[in-house]
Amino acid sequence: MNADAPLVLIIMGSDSDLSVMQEAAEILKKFTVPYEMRISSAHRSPTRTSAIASDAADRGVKIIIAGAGMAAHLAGVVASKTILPVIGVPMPGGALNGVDALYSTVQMPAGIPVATMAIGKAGAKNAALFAVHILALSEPALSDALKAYRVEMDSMLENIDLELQARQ
Ligand code: RP5
Repeated sequence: MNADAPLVLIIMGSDSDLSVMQEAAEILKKFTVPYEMRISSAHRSPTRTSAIASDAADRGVKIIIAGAGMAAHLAGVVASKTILPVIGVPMPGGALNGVDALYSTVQMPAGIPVATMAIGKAGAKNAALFAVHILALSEPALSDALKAYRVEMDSMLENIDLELQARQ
């Protein structure tokens, strides 16, 4: 997978974010979208973070997913260094359990947008799906795959419903 040039860059502020952000990677794997994962913090490694964001477009990356917790400035800082679309994922945990990261990520001042997803694993999954939706604008095979994914979700839920009815 990672042998191909990455179309999506997943960046996170700490290795403590990895178990959540792995959900995004799994979705990209499912849709066979090449990606790479990096750990770099807006606060602890600002110079490296800035370089990763600045170089991404030249390396062929189309979309960046940034996950961070607590005073989560990563998505905003990354967005300030690139014109690629940036999708932010607030991490759960900390004293405020992700609400701090949600506000830090979503409340961007006008001019530098970050598309913010839900806190935690649902947000990480949706960030990757959103990236696939963007790529599907110019890739019909991905568009078909997204339609098939929705049919798959519908069938799964229908089967669960049928099992529930059979137990009543
Ligand atoms: C943020 O601080 C990271 O994204 C992480 O969610 C949070 C805590 O980091 P660790 O102290 O666990 O490394 O920068």
